[in-house]
Amino acid sequence: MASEKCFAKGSSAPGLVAKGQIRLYSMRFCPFAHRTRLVLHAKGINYFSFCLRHDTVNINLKDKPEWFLKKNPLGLVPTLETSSGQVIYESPITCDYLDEVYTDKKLLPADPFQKAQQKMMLENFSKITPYFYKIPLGKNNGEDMSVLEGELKEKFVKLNEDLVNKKSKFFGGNAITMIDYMMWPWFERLEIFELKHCLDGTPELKKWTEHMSVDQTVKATMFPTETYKAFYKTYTDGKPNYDYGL
Ligand SMILES: N[C@@H](CCC(=O)N[C@@H](CS)C(=O)NCC(=O)O)C(=O)O
Repeated sequence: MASEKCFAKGSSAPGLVAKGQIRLYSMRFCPFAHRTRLVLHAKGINYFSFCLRHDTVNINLKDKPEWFLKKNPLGLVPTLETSSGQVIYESPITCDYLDEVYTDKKLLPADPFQKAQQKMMLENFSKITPYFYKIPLGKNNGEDMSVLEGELKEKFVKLNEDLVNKKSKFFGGNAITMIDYMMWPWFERLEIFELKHCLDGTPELKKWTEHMSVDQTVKATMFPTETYKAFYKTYTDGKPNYDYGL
């Protein structure tokens, strides 16, 4: 496996993507790239597989390599690149792409209505993710975040109701599907964001986090809380150490 250390401005570009493989441009602690890492793992597109493989190139997001900006002018991770040079970005799009191209273990339902339901849930969840940044940032600056925290709890109540109404372990049924992996990265970071108590009034959602945390893919792509804490400290100090722990 190549070094996971990140590539920064001035670095030479990594070699071409090997034929038939796919490359993920990532940042080890990015929750959006975490979505793509979850899907790559769940579908068995891993380093060790003989036929389905991916490699990862980590990017220094404070000091981006020029060659990376040529591939994705937005400079965002996750970004995928195929061996024929096709570039795909925006985390839900990268995940849907992988699910369509690698047809084993489909994560999105085939039924159009169920698929639409997952997209609606994802759209709703995209309005929740900003709370995970705004609240810790405000608290760090000594601001009173109780209103925003109350709003986040309300959002959790709605997610909890959804699970209660569906009477299912996961958001797409009794097995993990795409929507669970799309939401998980932020729940994995709840403790670091000091928001774990927001689950206290939502027992089904809490149970969902427990079911998720024993999934093989979730376990394989997880960082220890201490590592996240140490990384986020460097991040809030304005000097993110993307290679923390390597
Ligand atoms: N909407 C994008 C968001 C991705 C994103 O914001 N990634 C962050 C890292 S966590 C990034 O690349 N930041 C670099 C920048 O903003 O310049 C997605 O879903 O993929």
